[in-house]
Amino acid sequence: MNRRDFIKRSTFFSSAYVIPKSGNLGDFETSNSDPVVISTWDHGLKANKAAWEILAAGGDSIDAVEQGVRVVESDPNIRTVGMGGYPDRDGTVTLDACIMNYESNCGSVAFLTDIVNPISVARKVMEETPHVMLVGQGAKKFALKKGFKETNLLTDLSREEWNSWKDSSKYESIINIENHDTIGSLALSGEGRLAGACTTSGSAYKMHGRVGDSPIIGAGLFLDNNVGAAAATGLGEVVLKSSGSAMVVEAMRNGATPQDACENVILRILKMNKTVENLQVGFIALDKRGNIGAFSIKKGFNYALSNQKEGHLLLPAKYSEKC
Ligand code: SD4
Repeated sequence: MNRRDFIKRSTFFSSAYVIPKSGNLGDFETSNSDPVVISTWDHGLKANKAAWEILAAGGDSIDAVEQGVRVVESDPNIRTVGMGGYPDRDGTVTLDACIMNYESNCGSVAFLTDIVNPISVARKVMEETPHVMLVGQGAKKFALKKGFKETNLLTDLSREEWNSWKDSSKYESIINIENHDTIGSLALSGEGRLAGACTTSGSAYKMHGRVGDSPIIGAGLFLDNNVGAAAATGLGEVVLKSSGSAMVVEAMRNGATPQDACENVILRILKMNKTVENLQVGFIALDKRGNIGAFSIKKGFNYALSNQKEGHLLLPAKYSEKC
């Protein structure tokens, strides 16, 4: 390599590779904090109550988010997550989930069938395999091997509704703002460890095989313990195209508050999409000091907050006035 090439290459690397301002790579800063957990939608309250029991007893945030969202996954009356979730257009309930801890370890499952608690399978992928993500039959085989029970997730109500949908749908997959309510949950433990979990049955009557943003690290969920955490809900295709949760965390890294970070990314999504008529996306964010934020495109998104001072609250998120 001649001198000119060397200078060109080193200039490229010095501008393209930016070491994060806070902390070195692989150096996960923690400091004592007041524990806090936030989770998306009404069902976030149920999740938070279970998560809070763990956090208040001095437990770890990864256990808190896992146990919290499991409550929602296991409830057949919650139609957008786990057991009793809306099926795809072929009548199969397929689940997506991921989990991430303060050391940036993560696990994920997608297009998983017949298992009630995909979040716990995702955690096992994180802790007991060399991989981050397992999908479909492979994920199910792994879950069964780890002792998860095979369970029919299609309730009678879901089957009846799917049957009437088939009569009118012309087999068209519709995605609208009403038929998907993922649970994303972010927690900070008293030891200053962030964790996040995200789990969903995806959009109702989606194409068989469709996977959304929720099991994708960086889209449905992302965290960096030196900065903060974020989770997404809403139309997964749009969140995927914008690497939504990673962008919220990067905005916080660059100095935005969790609220401003959520707003920045929603505004970017609005710029990327000509019409927002049928489009809902929302983010929640939590920084490493316990500050929170939430923002969505359309009115109606809410989230649950639990901490020592305020107990358990259900709060409406701010939303963009552009629609
Ligand atoms: C998906 N993002 O599969 C999920 C659905 C969802 O609130 O978030 N609903 O596209």
